[in-house]
Amino acid sequence: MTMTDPQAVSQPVERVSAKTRLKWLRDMMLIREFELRTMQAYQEAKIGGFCHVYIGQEACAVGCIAATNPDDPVITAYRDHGHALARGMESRYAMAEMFGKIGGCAKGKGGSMHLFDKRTHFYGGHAIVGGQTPLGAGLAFATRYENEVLGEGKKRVTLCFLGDGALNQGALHEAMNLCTILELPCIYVVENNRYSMGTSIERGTSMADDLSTKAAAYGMPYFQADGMDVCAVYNVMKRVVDRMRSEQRPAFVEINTYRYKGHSMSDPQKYRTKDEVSEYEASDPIRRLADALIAAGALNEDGFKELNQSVRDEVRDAIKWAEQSPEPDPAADLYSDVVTEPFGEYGPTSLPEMCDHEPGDVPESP
Ligand SMILES: Cc1ncc(C[n+]2csc(CCOP(=O)(O)OP(=O)(O)O)c2C)c(N)n1
Ligand SMILES: [Mg+2]
Repeated sequence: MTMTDPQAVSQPVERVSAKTRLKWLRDMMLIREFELRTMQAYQEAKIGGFCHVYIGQEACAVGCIAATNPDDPVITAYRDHGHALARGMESRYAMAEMFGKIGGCAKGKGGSMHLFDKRTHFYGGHAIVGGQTPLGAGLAFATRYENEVLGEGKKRVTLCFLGDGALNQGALHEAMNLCTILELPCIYVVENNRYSMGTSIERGTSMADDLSTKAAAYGMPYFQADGMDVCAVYNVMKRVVDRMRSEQRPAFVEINTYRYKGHSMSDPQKYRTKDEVSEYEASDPIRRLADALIAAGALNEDGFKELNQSVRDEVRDAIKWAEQSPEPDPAADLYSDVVTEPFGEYGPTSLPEMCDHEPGDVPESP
């Protein structure tokens, strides 16, 4: 038995105003431009560490997040720039974070894989594959507790994004089990871009051609959306979000998408053909929405160029902000914001002392 909900998936297209769709177009264009400039800055060695761009997948974050309320928690994996921007993080704080600068959203301590913005209820950015999935359950537990026990009077849902590679992590299965048992309003959104690093989903995942089986194992309703079409993503997600908000229980969504660039900044991409990439690029979500808006008379080529210019200007400013932002001062910042609660004798004040040893020395155990 699958828990697919054909009714929810086959509903007629939601009528979304042209103004809203223009906003989605700009949001996707901003992410695309941001990622292109990120790749450039990485090649110029202005960004260090691991870095994974979201080009091709923009419709997923934009369509899903558009279906939430601003205070619904959102959490994701390391390919997180698009989600942070779609959630409303200012591009300059995201860029400066990747530059490792004080002006970044986590004062330069998180980097590309750990963007975080409590203000917009964006809870990261997590580098361990599947690591965010129990945290998603925890966020959903917290919102339910706040509503029902602390009397907040507001039902919220958590969006927990994951890649197809995370489907095989034990943590996800423990988290999904808990969500069902405890009735936690967590929506697991699998961005199925068909690869985890260089391993195709068919090679690494059981029942790859029917992921509804994963949801069925935990009694969750399953939904699917075309991730190359932001309106299709929104239409499915709006119904899922509204329903889970009211029912306060978990759901599982598969979004079929594709990444145009390599897994990370160093990837020879021997596991796929150039034709395969071109095939997906031909159904590009940005061009698709722009064409639909042009056909509807809500946009013309000049308007499209203006949008393009405005996102270029914004990202250029973000780069400038990141370049001009100071480096963190190790003396002042190394131990700040790392441990926030003192926990006794070995709390944060004693940490510098405990760590003050020559490389190779083994510090005395406390
Ligand atoms: C627990 C763990 N194992 C392995 C890795 C190395 N690793 C980083 S990304 C990745 C692939 C994950 O693919 P997927 O979940 O499909 O996400 P995508 O890169 O496609 O967005 C792997 C295996 C890791 N970060 N964490
Ligand atoms: Mg993947």
